[in-house]
Amino acid sequence: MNYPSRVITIAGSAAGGSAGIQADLKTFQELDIYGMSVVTAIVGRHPETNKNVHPQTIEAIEAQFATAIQQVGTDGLKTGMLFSKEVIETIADLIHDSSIENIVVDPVMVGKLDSKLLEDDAIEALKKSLIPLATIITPNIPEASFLLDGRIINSVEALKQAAIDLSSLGTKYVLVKGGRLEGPAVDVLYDGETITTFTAPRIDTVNTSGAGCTYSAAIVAYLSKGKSVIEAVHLAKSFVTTAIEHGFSYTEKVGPTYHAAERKYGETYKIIVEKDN
Ligand code: PXL
Repeated sequence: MNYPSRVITIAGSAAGGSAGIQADLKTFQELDIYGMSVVTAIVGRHPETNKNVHPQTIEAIEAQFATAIQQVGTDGLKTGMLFSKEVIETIADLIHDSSIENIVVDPVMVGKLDSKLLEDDAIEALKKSLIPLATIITPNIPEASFLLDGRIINSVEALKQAAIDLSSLGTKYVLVKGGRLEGPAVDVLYDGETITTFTAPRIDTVNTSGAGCTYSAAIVAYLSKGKSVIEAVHLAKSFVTTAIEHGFSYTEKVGPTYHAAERKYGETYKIIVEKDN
């Protein structure tokens, strides 16, 4: 029998179901990946205390990782919300001691509803311990800007320069996502030598909660199925663009993307892929 590829996500639980662990596992299921998880923190706002982030202990994090890796093993790993320096260093050690390939680091920092998902003193640990172990990192503009000491990134040219400069942190590939710019949604991939841009039309919607998690989950899914990084980014961008197009509002706030959209509507978005010379 041909077993599905296995992927583990190390991320926060997003109670609303659009982002974090929930988005990752839904995406894995859509792409026929056997999904596993390590929950680093539980995100959910208490109506009275207003407390929103409920971190898990290092012991609980190590226990989840050990269980998944010993019972199943994995073909790929992605990280999302890690929250603290201690968690980042723990995860880096676990990866370092393993032989896991296909590592996607989504440097999650702030949620769309402004929840703080990474402590300030954790950014240096991300740069020093975890990013050098990554196959690919997938920052959006605010995250790229934080990783580059507050640099302003406001054009496609600036996205390209950010991708080039971030690659010096030691990751093999950098994907800087330009969704926050105006005009078409342009993402820039740098492999240490060449820039490739991926362009999708802008979709006029507020229902993009968890889009970044979904995108990076689809990238690790395709890498774990044996696709090259360029192919994985191309297919994942198509997957997330379709999910954004069919996103929906359960309330007036930023709604979720629709993880099942590509399967349900049989659509794949046409993405323009161009290499810079
Ligand atoms: O979308 C970023 C994100 C990632 N992970 C968790 C989240 C969010 C946004 O709220 O809650 C757990």
